Amino acid sequence: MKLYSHRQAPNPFRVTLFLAEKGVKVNTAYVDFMHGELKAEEFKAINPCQRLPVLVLDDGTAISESCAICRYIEEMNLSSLCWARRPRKER
Ligand SMILES: N[C@@H](CCC(=O)N[C@@H](CS)C(=O)NCC(=O)O)C(=O)O
Repeated sequence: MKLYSHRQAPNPFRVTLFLAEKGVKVNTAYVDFMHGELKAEEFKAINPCQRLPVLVLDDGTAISESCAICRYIEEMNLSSLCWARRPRKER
């Protein structure tokens, strides 16, 4: 797995915080969008939407929404739960 991220941007930071809470370590590549790296053909092949973060799985699947990435990490690491497993029961 490889996470494409940015050190200050809020959506990548959401994933960084979530990974820290889960205690999951992921190989991370920092992309400098202030200097056009999101528009590079190499990055557009990973995420045509040219946004961060992106999590690329070992099979090449790219997940490009921060909440979807967090959801995936949660589902792959159920030993420490950050989210409830089922909606709150009606009162
Ligand atoms: N809904 C997306 C939003 C992603 C997004 O807008 N990321 C920003 C950084 S916080 C970005 O890549 N901006 C680059 C740009 O606008 O050129 C998510 O939650 O991941």
